[in-house]
Amino acid sequence: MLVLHYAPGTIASAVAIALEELGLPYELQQVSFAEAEQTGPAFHALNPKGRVPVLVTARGPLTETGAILEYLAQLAPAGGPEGAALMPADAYDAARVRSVMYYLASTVHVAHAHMRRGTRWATQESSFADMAAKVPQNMADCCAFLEDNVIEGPFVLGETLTLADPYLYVITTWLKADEVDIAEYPKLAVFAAAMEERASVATVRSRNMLSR
Ligand SMILES: N[C@@H](CCC(=O)N[C@@H](CS)C(=O)NCC(=O)O)C(=O)O
Repeated sequence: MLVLHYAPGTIASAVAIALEELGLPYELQQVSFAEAEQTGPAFHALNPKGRVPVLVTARGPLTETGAILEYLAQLAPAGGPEGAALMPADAYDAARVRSVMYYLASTVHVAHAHMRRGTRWATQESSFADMAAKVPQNMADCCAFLEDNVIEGPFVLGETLTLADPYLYVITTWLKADEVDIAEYPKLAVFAAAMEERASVATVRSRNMLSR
């Protein structure tokens, strides 16, 4: 049985949405950030990086959201009960999905983390407020890029759901805390609304795994 180690409101919820979409059986294991469980030896045995998500498989733990999502898509190449395969068979479209996921991982998630995780990049107390102050602008720039260049609508690649969608959706749930008004990005707002209509998102939200 797959076991998803997660904390509420984190990018681990993208993995839960994909598991639901694909109809794959899994169990949840909550990691308490309040108790700094992700910094302890038990969790580090699963992920020495001290981050969620971790997906524990029969062959061992997997980390990094994009890699886990691709693994799930390969486990269910024909898609889930609603038929969405989540990773296109076409090489160009598959690369587009990866391109979005890499951007979300390397740029958008990192921009967001500067709000509360400044200790990763600086040591002086005075630096943290300055980094946090820049988050709304950086996240707004990311939203504008996604709006103008990426989202076909309603989903990232158009009518068909892909791995990029749960990944991007969870990030949209962080925008309010990042002081970005999603209403200023009509395609992004339509995208988030379309995701919220999905049973997968409703299920994950009912478990208090999503912000907003
Ligand atoms: N690149 C990693 C980033 C994972 C990550 O930063 N997760 C955050 C939650 S969204 C975390 O576990 N933070 C714990 C900490 O910083 O102590 C991935 O996509 O899996």
